[in-house]
Amino acid sequence: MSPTRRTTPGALRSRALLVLPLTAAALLAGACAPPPEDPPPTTTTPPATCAVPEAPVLSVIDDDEVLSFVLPGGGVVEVAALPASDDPGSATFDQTSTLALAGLSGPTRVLARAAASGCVIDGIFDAVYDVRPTYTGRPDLPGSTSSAVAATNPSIVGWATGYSDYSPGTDVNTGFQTPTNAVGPYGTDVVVLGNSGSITLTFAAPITDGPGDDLAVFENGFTNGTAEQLFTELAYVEVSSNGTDFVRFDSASHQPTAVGSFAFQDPRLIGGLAGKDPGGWGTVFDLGALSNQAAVRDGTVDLSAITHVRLRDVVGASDYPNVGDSYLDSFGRQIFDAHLTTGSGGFDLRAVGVLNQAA
Ligand SMILES: [Ca+2]
Ligand SMILES: [Ca+2]
Repeated sequence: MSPTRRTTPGALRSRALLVLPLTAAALLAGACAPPPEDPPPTTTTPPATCAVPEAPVLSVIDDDEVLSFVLPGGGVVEVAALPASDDPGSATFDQTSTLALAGLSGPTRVLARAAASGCVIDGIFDAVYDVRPTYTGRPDLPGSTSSAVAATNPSIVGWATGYSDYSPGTDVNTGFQTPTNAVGPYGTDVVVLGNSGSITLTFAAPITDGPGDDLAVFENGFTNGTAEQLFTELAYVEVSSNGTDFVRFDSASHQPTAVGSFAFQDPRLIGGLAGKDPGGWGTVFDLGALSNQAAVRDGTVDLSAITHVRLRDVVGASDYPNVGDSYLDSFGRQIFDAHLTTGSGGFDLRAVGVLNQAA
Protein backbone atom coordinates (compact mmCIF):
# COMPACT_ATOMS: atom_id res chain seq x y z
CA MET A 1 0.00 0.00 0.00
CA SER A 2 2.94 2.32 0.44
CA PRO A 3 3.06 4.73 -2.45
CA THR A 4 6.81 4.66 -2.57
CA ARG A 5 6.71 0.94 -3.32
CA ARG A 6 4.24 1.24 -6.15
CA THR A 7 5.86 0.08 -9.34
CA THR A 8 3.04 0.36 -11.78
CA PRO A 9 3.70 2.47 -14.88
CA GLY A 10 1.10 4.94 -13.60
CA ALA A 11 3.05 5.50 -10.45
CA LEU A 12 6.34 5.83 -12.28
CA ARG A 13 4.80 8.61 -14.29
CA SER A 14 3.88 10.37 -11.05
CA ARG A 15 7.38 11.43 -10.07
CA ALA A 16 6.08 13.70 -7.31
CA LEU A 17 4.57 10.73 -5.53
CA LEU A 18 7.91 8.88 -5.61
CA VAL A 19 9.75 11.70 -3.90
CA LEU A 20 7.19 12.40 -1.19
CA PRO A 21 8.94 13.65 1.91
CA LEU A 22 9.62 10.84 4.36
CA THR A 23 7.13 12.18 6.88
CA ALA A 24 4.34 12.19 4.34
CA ALA A 25 5.24 8.68 3.22
CA ALA A 26 5.18 7.52 6.78
CA LEU A 27 1.77 9.06 7.32
CA LEU A 28 0.44 7.29 4.27
CA ALA A 29 2.00 4.02 5.40
CA GLY A 30 0.43 4.53 8.80
CA ALA A 31 -2.94 4.98 7.22
CA CYS A 32 -2.59 1.50 5.79
CA ALA A 33 -1.30 -0.16 9.00
CA PRO A 34 -3.48 -2.78 10.69
CA PRO A 35 -5.40 -1.68 13.78
CA PRO A 36 -3.36 -1.82 17.00
CA GLU A 37 -3.54 -5.04 18.94
CA ASP A 38 -3.64 -5.46 22.69
CA PRO A 39 -0.16 -4.88 24.12
CA PRO A 40 1.70 -8.07 25.03
CA PRO A 41 1.60 -9.03 28.70
CA THR A 42 4.37 -7.37 30.67
CA THR A 43 7.16 -9.77 31.70
CA THR A 44 10.01 -8.94 34.06
CA THR A 45 13.39 -10.38 33.07
CA PRO A 46 15.59 -10.62 36.15
CA PRO A 47 18.95 -8.86 35.66
CA ALA A 48 21.86 -11.16 34.90
CA THR A 49 24.39 -12.08 37.57
CA CYS A 50 27.73 -10.31 37.15
CA ALA A 51 30.75 -12.46 36.30
CA VAL A 52 33.38 -12.75 39.04
CA PRO A 53 36.95 -11.60 38.29
CA GLU A 54 39.74 -14.18 38.28
CA ALA A 55 43.40 -13.78 39.23
CA PRO A 56 46.25 -16.00 40.47
CA VAL A 57 46.08 -16.85 44.18
CA LEU A 58 49.11 -18.08 46.13
CA SER A 59 48.96 -18.35 49.91
CA VAL A 60 52.50 -16.97 50.07
CA ILE A 61 53.37 -14.54 47.32
CA ASP A 62 56.43 -12.53 46.26
CA ASP A 63 55.84 -8.78 46.40
CA ASP A 64 57.34 -8.50 42.91
CA GLU A 65 54.19 -10.05 41.49
CA VAL A 66 51.53 -8.08 39.66
CA LEU A 67 48.06 -9.64 39.80
CA SER A 68 46.08 -9.38 36.57
CA PHE A 69 42.33 -9.62 36.89
CA VAL A 70 40.24 -11.08 34.11
CA LEU A 71 36.48 -10.81 34.00
CA PRO A 72 34.98 -13.74 32.08
CA GLY A 73 33.11 -12.25 29.16
CA GLY A 74 34.96 -8.97 29.50
CA GLY A 75 34.18 -5.78 31.35
CA VAL A 76 35.64 -3.40 33.86
CA VAL A 77 36.93 -4.65 37.21
CA GLU A 78 37.15 -2.90 40.56
CA VAL A 79 39.95 -3.97 42.93
CA ALA A 80 40.70 -3.28 46.59
CA ALA A 81 43.60 -4.35 48.84
CA LEU A 82 43.70 -3.99 52.61
CA PRO A 83 45.34 -5.65 55.61
CA ALA A 84 43.75 -9.04 56.21
CA SER A 85 42.85 -8.01 59.77
CA ASP A 86 40.82 -5.01 58.58
CA ASP A 87 37.05 -5.02 58.10
CA PRO A 88 36.44 -5.93 54.44
CA GLY A 89 33.55 -3.49 54.55
CA SER A 90 36.08 -0.66 54.81
CA ALA A 91 37.68 -1.57 51.45
CA THR A 92 38.09 1.18 48.87
CA PHE A 93 37.76 -0.05 45.32
CA ASP A 94 39.55 1.34 42.26
CA GLN A 95 38.76 0.56 38.65
CA THR A 96 41.82 -1.33 37.39
CA SER A 97 42.74 -4.65 35.82
CA THR A 98 46.02 -5.08 37.71
CA LEU A 99 47.32 -4.88 41.25
CA ALA A 100 51.06 -4.55 41.87
CA LEU A 101 51.97 -6.04 45.25
CA ALA A 102 55.08 -3.88 45.62
CA GLY A 103 54.83 -1.93 48.84
CA LEU A 104 52.45 -4.41 50.45
CA SER A 105 53.61 -6.76 53.20
CA GLY A 106 52.17 -9.54 55.29
CA PRO A 107 48.62 -10.93 55.27
CA THR A 108 46.71 -8.89 52.71
CA ARG A 109 43.13 -9.29 51.55
CA VAL A 110 42.46 -8.60 47.89
CA LEU A 111 38.90 -8.06 46.72
CA ALA A 112 37.73 -7.70 43.12
CA ARG A 113 34.33 -7.35 41.55
CA ALA A 114 32.72 -6.42 38.29
CA ALA A 115 32.07 -2.69 37.90
CA ALA A 116 28.40 -3.53 37.69
CA SER A 117 26.08 -2.03 35.15
CA GLY A 118 22.99 -3.99 34.24
CA CYS A 119 24.00 -7.01 36.32
CA VAL A 120 23.74 -8.04 39.94
CA ILE A 121 26.84 -8.73 42.05
CA ASP A 122 26.33 -12.22 43.47
CA GLY A 123 29.92 -13.05 44.39
CA ILE A 124 33.27 -11.34 44.44
CA PHE A 125 36.90 -12.36 44.23
CA ASP A 126 38.16 -12.55 47.82
CA ALA A 127 41.64 -13.89 48.63
CA VAL A 128 44.19 -13.47 51.40
CA TYR A 129 47.85 -13.43 50.38
CA ASP A 130 50.86 -13.48 52.68
CA VAL A 131 52.97 -10.92 50.80
CA ARG A 132 56.71 -11.42 51.30
CA PRO A 133 59.98 -10.20 49.76
CA THR A 134 60.46 -13.60 48.11
CA TYR A 135 58.86 -17.03 47.98
CA THR A 136 59.90 -19.30 50.84
CA GLY A 137 63.44 -20.61 51.07
CA ARG A 138 64.79 -23.83 52.51
CA PRO A 139 62.86 -24.90 55.62
CA ASP A 140 65.95 -26.62 57.05
CA LEU A 141 68.06 -23.47 57.45
CA PRO A 142 68.21 -21.42 60.67
CA GLY A 143 65.65 -18.64 60.78
CA SER A 144 63.58 -20.09 57.96
CA THR A 145 60.08 -18.64 57.59
CA SER A 146 58.90 -21.56 55.47
CA SER A 147 55.78 -23.39 56.59
CA ALA A 148 56.89 -26.63 54.92
CA VAL A 149 56.25 -29.57 57.27
CA ALA A 150 58.75 -32.23 58.27
CA ALA A 151 57.65 -35.78 57.51
CA THR A 152 57.59 -36.45 61.26
CA ASN A 153 55.42 -33.43 62.07
CA PRO A 154 52.48 -34.55 64.26
CA SER A 155 50.17 -32.15 62.40
CA ILE A 156 50.10 -34.73 59.61
CA VAL A 157 46.91 -36.68 60.31
CA GLY A 158 46.84 -38.98 57.30
CA TRP A 159 48.42 -40.11 54.06
CA ALA A 160 47.29 -41.17 50.61
CA THR A 161 45.46 -44.47 50.75
CA GLY A 162 45.64 -45.44 47.06
CA TYR A 163 46.12 -44.23 43.52
CA SER A 164 43.71 -44.10 40.61
CA ASP A 165 46.04 -43.28 37.75
CA TYR A 166 49.74 -43.39 36.99
CA SER A 167 50.86 -42.18 33.57
CA PRO A 168 54.66 -42.18 33.43
CA GLY A 169 56.30 -39.75 31.06
CA THR A 170 59.63 -40.13 29.31
CA ASP A 171 63.10 -40.93 30.67
CA VAL A 172 62.06 -43.13 33.59
CA ASN A 173 63.32 -46.68 34.10
CA THR A 174 60.73 -49.34 34.89
CA GLY A 175 62.36 -49.87 38.30
CA PHE A 176 61.11 -46.42 39.35
CA GLN A 177 57.57 -46.98 38.10
CA THR A 178 56.00 -48.29 41.29
CA PRO A 179 53.06 -46.02 42.18
CA THR A 180 52.36 -47.72 45.51
CA ASN A 181 55.65 -46.24 46.76
CA ALA A 182 53.76 -42.96 47.16
CA VAL A 183 50.84 -44.55 49.02
CA GLY A 184 50.88 -44.51 52.79
CA PRO A 185 53.25 -42.79 55.21
CA TYR A 186 56.41 -40.99 54.15
CA GLY A 187 59.34 -43.16 53.22
CA THR A 188 62.43 -42.60 51.13
CA ASP A 189 61.25 -44.82 48.28
CA VAL A 190 59.75 -42.93 45.35
CA VAL A 191 57.58 -43.26 42.29
CA VAL A 192 59.12 -41.28 39.46
CA LEU A 193 56.69 -39.48 37.16
CA GLY A 194 59.02 -39.19 34.18
CA ASN A 195 59.19 -36.03 32.12
CA SER A 196 55.58 -34.81 31.62
CA GLY A 197 54.14 -37.77 33.54
CA SER A 198 51.42 -37.68 36.19
CA ILE A 199 49.96 -39.63 39.09
CA THR A 200 46.64 -39.34 40.93
CA LEU A 201 46.58 -40.35 44.58
CA THR A 202 43.36 -41.11 46.46
CA PHE A 203 42.28 -40.45 50.03
CA ALA A 204 39.69 -42.67 51.73
CA ALA A 205 39.18 -39.93 54.33
CA PRO A 206 38.74 -36.77 52.25
CA ILE A 207 41.03 -33.79 52.70
CA THR A 208 39.12 -30.71 53.79
CA ASP A 209 39.74 -26.97 53.75
CA GLY A 210 40.45 -26.45 57.42
CA PRO A 211 42.52 -23.75 59.12
CA GLY A 212 45.76 -22.98 57.27
CA ASP A 213 47.45 -25.53 55.04
CA ASP A 214 45.62 -28.74 54.22
CA LEU A 215 48.06 -31.07 52.44
CA ALA A 216 51.79 -31.54 52.02
CA VAL A 217 53.64 -33.07 49.04
CA PHE A 218 57.01 -34.74 49.59
CA GLU A 219 59.64 -34.96 46.84
CA ASN A 220 63.30 -35.89 47.24
CA GLY A 221 65.12 -32.68 46.34
CA PHE A 222 68.59 -32.30 47.75
CA THR A 223 70.40 -29.29 49.09
CA ASN A 224 73.80 -27.71 48.53
CA GLY A 225 75.60 -26.90 51.78
CA THR A 226 73.95 -23.99 53.55
CA ALA A 227 73.13 -22.06 50.39
CA GLU A 228 69.59 -21.36 49.22
CA GLN A 229 70.08 -23.93 46.52
CA LEU A 230 68.12 -27.03 45.74
CA PHE A 231 68.28 -29.71 43.12
CA THR A 232 64.61 -30.11 42.43
CA GLU A 233 62.11 -31.35 39.94
CA LEU A 234 58.77 -29.61 40.13
CA ALA A 235 55.13 -30.59 39.64
CA TYR A 236 51.78 -28.86 39.36
CA VAL A 237 49.31 -29.86 42.08
CA GLU A 238 45.64 -30.43 41.24
CA VAL A 239 42.75 -31.62 43.41
CA SER A 240 39.32 -33.12 42.83
CA SER A 241 36.32 -34.21 44.88
CA ASN A 242 34.95 -36.60 42.22
CA GLY A 243 38.05 -37.96 40.48
CA THR A 244 37.05 -36.33 37.19
CA ASP A 245 37.04 -32.56 37.62
CA PHE A 246 40.29 -31.07 38.89
CA VAL A 247 41.41 -27.57 39.83
CA ARG A 248 45.09 -26.61 39.84
CA PHE A 249 46.93 -24.56 42.43
CA ASP A 250 48.38 -21.38 41.01
CA SER A 251 52.15 -21.36 40.61
CA ALA A 252 55.01 -18.92 40.14
CA SER A 253 58.61 -19.12 38.99
CA HIS A 254 61.11 -16.28 38.76
CA GLN A 255 63.94 -18.61 37.69
CA PRO A 256 65.07 -16.59 34.67
CA THR A 257 67.09 -19.13 32.72
CA ALA A 258 67.23 -22.83 31.93
CA VAL A 259 68.52 -25.09 34.71
CA GLY A 260 70.98 -27.78 33.61
CA SER A 261 70.74 -31.48 34.21
CA PHE A 262 71.04 -32.19 37.95
CA ALA A 263 71.82 -28.52 38.63
CA PHE A 264 70.67 -26.41 41.58
CA GLN A 265 68.26 -23.51 41.68
CA ASP A 266 67.07 -21.04 44.35
CA PRO A 267 63.80 -22.19 45.93
CA ARG A 268 62.98 -18.58 46.87
CA LEU A 269 62.18 -18.02 43.20
CA ILE A 270 59.44 -20.68 43.22
CA GLY A 271 55.91 -20.71 44.60
CA GLY A 272 52.90 -23.00 44.39
CA LEU A 273 54.73 -26.01 42.96
CA ALA A 274 55.40 -29.37 44.61
CA GLY A 275 59.10 -30.20 44.82
CA LYS A 276 60.28 -26.78 45.99
CA ASP A 277 61.35 -28.20 49.38
CA PRO A 278 64.13 -30.71 50.11
CA GLY A 279 63.70 -34.38 50.90
CA GLY A 280 62.08 -34.93 54.28
CA TRP A 281 60.02 -31.76 53.97
CA GLY A 282 56.50 -31.47 52.56
CA THR A 283 55.53 -28.49 50.42
CA VAL A 284 52.24 -27.26 51.85
CA PHE A 285 49.05 -26.25 50.03
CA ASP A 286 45.96 -24.49 51.43
CA LEU A 287 42.76 -25.54 49.67
CA GLY A 288 41.37 -22.13 50.52
CA ALA A 289 43.59 -20.67 47.80
CA LEU A 290 41.34 -22.43 45.26
CA SER A 291 38.08 -20.96 46.51
CA ASN A 292 37.91 -18.26 43.81
CA GLN A 293 38.18 -20.69 40.91
CA ALA A 294 35.05 -21.05 38.82
CA ALA A 295 34.84 -24.84 39.26
CA VAL A 296 34.87 -24.39 43.02
CA ARG A 297 32.44 -21.49 42.95
CA ASP A 298 29.89 -23.51 40.96
CA GLY A 299 30.28 -26.60 43.15
CA THR A 300 32.02 -28.83 40.61
CA VAL A 301 34.92 -29.24 43.04
CA ASP A 302 34.06 -29.43 46.75
CA LEU A 303 36.94 -28.18 48.90
CA SER A 304 35.42 -29.84 51.98
CA ALA A 305 35.75 -33.30 50.42
CA ILE A 306 38.92 -33.65 48.33
CA THR A 307 39.44 -37.31 47.49
CA HIS A 308 42.03 -37.04 44.68
CA VAL A 309 45.36 -35.23 44.40
CA ARG A 310 47.07 -35.23 41.01
CA LEU A 311 50.70 -34.32 40.43
CA ARG A 312 51.77 -33.36 36.91
CA ASP A 313 55.47 -33.17 36.19
CA VAL A 314 56.77 -29.80 35.04
CA VAL A 315 59.42 -30.68 32.47
CA GLY A 316 61.25 -27.39 32.91
CA ALA A 317 62.02 -26.85 29.25
CA SER A 318 59.90 -26.06 26.22
CA ASP A 319 59.33 -28.46 23.35
CA TYR A 320 60.07 -31.55 25.42
CA PRO A 321 59.20 -34.33 25.05
CA ASN A 322 56.96 -32.98 22.27
CA VAL A 323 57.44 -29.96 20.06
CA GLY A 324 54.97 -27.35 21.26
CA ASP A 325 55.03 -28.46 24.90
CA SER A 326 55.20 -25.54 27.28
CA TYR A 327 55.23 -25.33 31.07
CA LEU A 328 54.04 -21.96 32.32
CA ASP A 329 53.28 -20.53 35.72
CA SER A 330 50.07 -18.64 36.50
CA PHE A 331 51.67 -15.38 35.37
CA GLY A 332 52.54 -16.70 31.93
CA ARG A 333 56.24 -17.24 32.62
CA GLN A 334 58.21 -20.31 31.57
CA ILE A 335 58.98 -22.63 34.51
CA PHE A 336 62.53 -23.97 34.47
CA ASP A 337 63.84 -26.85 36.56
CA ALA A 338 66.63 -29.40 36.27
CA HIS A 339 66.66 -30.61 32.67
CA LEU A 340 67.37 -33.02 31.12
CA THR A 341 67.16 -35.73 33.76
CA THR A 342 67.03 -39.33 32.65
CA GLY A 343 66.66 -42.72 34.30
CA SER A 344 64.66 -41.09 37.07
CA GLY A 345 63.51 -38.21 34.90
CA GLY A 346 60.92 -35.82 36.24
CA PHE A 347 59.21 -35.45 39.60
CA ASP A 348 60.08 -38.02 42.27
CA LEU A 349 57.14 -38.47 44.63
CA ARG A 350 57.63 -39.91 48.07
CA ALA A 351 54.27 -39.23 49.76
CA VAL A 352 51.35 -36.86 50.20
CA GLY A 353 50.39 -36.02 53.78
CA VAL A 354 47.05 -34.71 55.03
CA LEU A 355 46.89 -31.79 57.47
CA ASN A 356 43.10 -31.31 57.56
CA GLN A 357 40.79 -34.26 57.20
CA ALA A 358 37.02 -34.43 56.97
CA ALA A 359 35.52 -35.61 60.26
CA1 LIG B 1 42.91 -24.51 54.48
CA1 LIG C 1 63.67 -37.25 39.02
